[in-house]
Amino acid sequence: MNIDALKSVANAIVAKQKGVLAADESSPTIKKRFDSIQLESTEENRRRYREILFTADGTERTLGGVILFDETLRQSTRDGVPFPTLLAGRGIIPGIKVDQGTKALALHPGNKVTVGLDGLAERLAEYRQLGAQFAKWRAVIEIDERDIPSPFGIHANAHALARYAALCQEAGLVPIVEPEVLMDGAHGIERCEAVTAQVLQAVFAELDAHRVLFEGMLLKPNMVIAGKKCARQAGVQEVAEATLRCLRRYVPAAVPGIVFLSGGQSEEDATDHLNAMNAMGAQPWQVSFSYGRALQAPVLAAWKGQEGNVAAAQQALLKRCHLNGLAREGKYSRSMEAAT
Ligand code: 5MM
Repeated sequence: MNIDALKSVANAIVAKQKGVLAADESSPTIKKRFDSIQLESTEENRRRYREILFTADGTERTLGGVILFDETLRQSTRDGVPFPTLLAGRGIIPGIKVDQGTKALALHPGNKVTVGLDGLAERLAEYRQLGAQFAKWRAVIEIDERDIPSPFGIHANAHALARYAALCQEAGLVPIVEPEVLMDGAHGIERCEAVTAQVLQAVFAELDAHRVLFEGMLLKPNMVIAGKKCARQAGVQEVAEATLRCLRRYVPAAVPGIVFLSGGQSEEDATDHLNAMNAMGAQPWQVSFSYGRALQAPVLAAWKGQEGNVAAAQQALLKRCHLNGLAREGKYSRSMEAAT
């Protein structure tokens, strides 16, 4: 394991003002996104869309990395430049989603476990050859009124995340460890904080047991936030304080960066929450973003699958990247939404 190389990639992804664009939608997810703009999810349309994302001028100022899906890692621009080569040439580190989605956890109703460990070592070696320098694995934890998640459901996901992270480091790829506590449901922010705490505690215990080097990984957690159907939605400052309190208790200071997922928040909320956390002063780790929907929703809405809308779509991405870059330093305010 080349420790210096892992540290250097992890730190570069969360360098000043920088974060990650999560563009690793699997085939069913990208189909859902394209359905929203009445566009068929063909291989060529997916390629066209990713080319729009990856060639948007100026985004290299705030994107340290982009997460790709297997198909995308093997695709190229219209002019034949492989996407990983294009991104690396722009100073944006290419990464790859390596989990293979979730399955119901046997004998634990309501709990899911992420699969994809079989053959992972071989896939990582190939992804590295194709240009990936980091990898991502997402565990999905649902909160329900009943006893969900169960302690074993949390343990099973933490164990799989740690096995994946160890394999990544052995293969020379920086693992982005993503335990996502979903914001679906009617639970309050307090329940989200309690479950997120249990999950992070379990994840770092397993990472440690698997000898994962904390300095050579990144964490991609949910923010601590009320469920979408909860009657009381917490304010921006409350979310920022609860999230940092929870992370400071359970995430070792040796981890170089936290790159939050957006999880279904509006793009403005995701930026505002990130900003509020950074405005609270220096933390043990960089506090950054790895947003999918909160970066891409306005891009899809502007593009609508039409060639004539490409410039507007790229402008929409640049705007979100720019505002999140400011939020990385606590310099964003909602009034900038209209101004930019
Ligand atoms: C971009 O979507 C990623 C892949 O999701 P599927 O496996 O469901 O296709 C996803 O892991 C994403 O990286 C995270 O959920 C963060 O995205 P959001 O939209 O929550 O910021």
